[in-house]
Amino acid sequence: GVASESFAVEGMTCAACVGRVERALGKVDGVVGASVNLATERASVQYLPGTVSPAELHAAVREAGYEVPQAP
Ligand code: 9UX
Repeated sequence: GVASESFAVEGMTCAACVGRVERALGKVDGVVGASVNLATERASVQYLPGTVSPAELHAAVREAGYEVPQAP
């Protein structure tokens, strides 16, 4: 089935940042949906859990130039 992961994304300052993060997530194999909210600074991703892991989703956002803070 499809799993969902929601996590904080920091460093987005304009609306185009949202598109950049959504594109970066959407390119990852196993991602079936991604939406990013600039106001809440959160990404919500639907993915195939056998194909990609939350850590890989976070890494894709970081590689696109944004920050995913570590959970405390
Ligand atoms: Mo807007 Mo975001 O000019 O990396 S795209 S700040």
